[in-house]
Amino acid sequence: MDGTENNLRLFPKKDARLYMSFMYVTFVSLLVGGLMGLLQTFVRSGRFTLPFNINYYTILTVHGVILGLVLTTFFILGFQFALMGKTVGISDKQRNAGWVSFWMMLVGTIMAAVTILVGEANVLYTFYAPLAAHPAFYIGLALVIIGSWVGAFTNFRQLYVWKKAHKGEKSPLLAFMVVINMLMWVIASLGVAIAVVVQFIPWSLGYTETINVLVSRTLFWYFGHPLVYFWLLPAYMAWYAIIPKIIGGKLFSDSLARLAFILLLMFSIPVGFHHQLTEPGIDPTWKFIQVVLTMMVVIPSLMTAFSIFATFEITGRKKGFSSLFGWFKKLPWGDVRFFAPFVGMAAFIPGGIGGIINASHQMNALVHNTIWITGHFHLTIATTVILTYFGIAYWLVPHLTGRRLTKQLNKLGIIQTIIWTVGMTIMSTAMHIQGLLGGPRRSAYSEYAGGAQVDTWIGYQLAQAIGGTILFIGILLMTYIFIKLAFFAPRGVEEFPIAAEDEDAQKTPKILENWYVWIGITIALIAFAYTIPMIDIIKHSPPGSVPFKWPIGRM
Ligand code: HEM
Ligand SMILES: [Cu+2]
Repeated sequence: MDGTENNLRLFPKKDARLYMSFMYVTFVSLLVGGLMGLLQTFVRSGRFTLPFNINYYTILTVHGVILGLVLTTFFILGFQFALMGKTVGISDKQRNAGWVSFWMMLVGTIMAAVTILVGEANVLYTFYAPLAAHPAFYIGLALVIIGSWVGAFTNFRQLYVWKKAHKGEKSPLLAFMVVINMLMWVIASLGVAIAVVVQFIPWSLGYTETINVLVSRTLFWYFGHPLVYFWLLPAYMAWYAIIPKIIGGKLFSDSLARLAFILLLMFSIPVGFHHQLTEPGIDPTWKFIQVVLTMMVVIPSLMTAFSIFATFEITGRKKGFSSLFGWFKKLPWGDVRFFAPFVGMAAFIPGGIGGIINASHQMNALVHNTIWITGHFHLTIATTVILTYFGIAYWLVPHLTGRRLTKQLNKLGIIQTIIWTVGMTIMSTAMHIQGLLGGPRRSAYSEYAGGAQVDTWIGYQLAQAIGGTILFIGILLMTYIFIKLAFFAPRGVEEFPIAAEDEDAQKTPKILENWYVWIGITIALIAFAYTIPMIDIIKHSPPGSVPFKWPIGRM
């Protein structure tokens, strides 16, 4: 069975409606967040000031929260629900739980967004203490997290029910991957949930006078690094299990894909200190240990790169291209469902190299808190991940709405991808260079009292405004394509492309589905990496801090 029939069968309307709801929030977020990004580059160019006395940190907080936290989480939950629905099915009860998850997250998002927009939460998406926001901001965030847990446990239940009905069978690969990602998410977001509920909410309400700053930041980054893998794994799902189908091939290796995901689960969480390398109060030995654990993620990353290119080559050669690189030319470059994610993969090469630089203690000292970092994550999250999400949306949205990705929309998608690539190359390169020259991130325009070095930045800031403008045009085009696919494209059936295994593939070892083992090792690694330094941090902590509402938090 190669699953083609199932790939072409549309979801029942009531299922599709749930999955689409997540997509609407995603694309509204893209438009709103993107506009803020554009304004940021304008302000930083020095040629533009925000109207109506709007604070730079208000728009920067909107941008970071809406794009980094809201867009991603909604897209991921929607996509993963669709994957689960396709591979293991959804019951009425589970669908209702999906709606509870959606509405909790939406109410939380609206609470946080309104609080930011009225200027009561200029604390950026990392909400570092001792900057203090209005309690509604933190309560909104807590709702988003708890809502996502409802989604996670629904996904766990979906696979569990399927397993019970299919005794002895291995779980569908994509369902397995979704469960890994949600496991990682639940384990990681426990940290930020504790920070928000135990520390920030009582402190912002005035029930506690002070907050332990280092504990709150450590809990944030315990969550913050796996957060980036939470964004990335859905892209990997598409690279491993969807793209092979789009290019007319088969899955490269079911076992390798599962093993890579397990390694990502194990090595994504016990590494948060690599974001705190310049933070005093954390023992350097433990920073070193967490950096070593960070570098372990190179293994599943290279496994992924290897298996993707192997799929490309095998598929090409099966089609009869025998020269060394002939198969490469014959990949379906004109198909946006392939082209957009492919550009994303390519961007991950410089993105990954930059990541190794950031995580290395000595080099981190050079780039820490410079706009280099912003350049780095616009390559990774805002190119690799986002272009893959767009690549998914081109077939997922019409599959959900019962419409077709027409030739013309496909072409617009290709143009969209090229616009994004050009805009991001300009903006991200300029950010990287300006960062090396010492230009700070998270800063409105300033001449810094006429320092000589500051003169070297302005050209790059102008370049960022040019790149940002091109990117925003890309966002407008993407919004247009989304609206077409959701409401106006001709009716029909768009494939839900899931790749099948080769008939003669080796059997997947049972151990790969032994959840006790993998969760056990993950928890052991976290306990190893965090217990002693956490005790250290708490035992030796300086007095806590009262809330700071000025100069930026709330005003
Ligand atoms: C029109 C496209 C975009 C433009 C022009 C843009 C521009 C910018 C700029 C200039 C900054 C840094 C500002 C500063 O540090 O002072 C920034 C920060 C950021 N961007 Fe973007 N961006 C775009 C798209 C995206 C996308 C698609 C994402 C994620 C999906 C994203 C996520 C972020 C995050 C998380 C920050 C960090 C905010 C912070 O430091 O608090 N951006 N963006
Ligand atoms: Cu990290």
